[in-house]
Amino acid sequence: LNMPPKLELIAAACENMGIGANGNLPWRLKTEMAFFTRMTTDTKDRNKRNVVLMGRRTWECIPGKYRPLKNRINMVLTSQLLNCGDEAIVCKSIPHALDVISEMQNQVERIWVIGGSSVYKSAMESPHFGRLYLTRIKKKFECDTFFPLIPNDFVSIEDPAVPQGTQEENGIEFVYEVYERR
Ligand code: FOL
Repeated sequence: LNMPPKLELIAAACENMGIGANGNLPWRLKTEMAFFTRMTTDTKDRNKRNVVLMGRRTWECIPGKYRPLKNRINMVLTSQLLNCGDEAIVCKSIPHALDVISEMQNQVERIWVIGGSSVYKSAMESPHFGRLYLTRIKKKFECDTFFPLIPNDFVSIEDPAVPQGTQEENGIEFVYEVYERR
């Protein structure tokens, strides 16, 4: 066994910090979703994979044809008995998920926390927090789930893997931001 990598969060939120509506994403932004897929899938080491760690409702919001998220190790957090078959590894908490990952000796490159609200909040409060990749969508959408408050010791940083400046798709502007704890 070995030390698990730090938790990296990835999310897209609109002006009112909404991330979801009626069990779905409130928008359809093809290039933004392609950014999610690239960031969560790509590894430096061809022999390693990334984990996508998510809550049960986020697992259910992924369309059947994309689930489990391909070329990534899917892990689902739930306190209930949930059977994802061989599609995902079920864990009861972030510490439990980190224990399971440490036993996959050196097979995991990055751990991507992909939501929802309560999982993002726990991950930002965790001593294992590493980074937040947050896409800010410059428009208001009606939402019923929201990204948690970003702690005031988070600072914006640059990552060469992340496009800089304002992006635009279907007349909707958005910016990719990256944060670390100061
Ligand atoms: N982070 C960012 N930046 N954008 C998001 O849309 C996002 N979404 C979630 C978590 N973090 C995010 C959770 N919701 C899929 C669907 C919903 C979802 C996450 C992923 C999904 O089906 N992804 C496929 C590609 C689908 C497509 O191309 O339309 C995948 O393989 O990644």
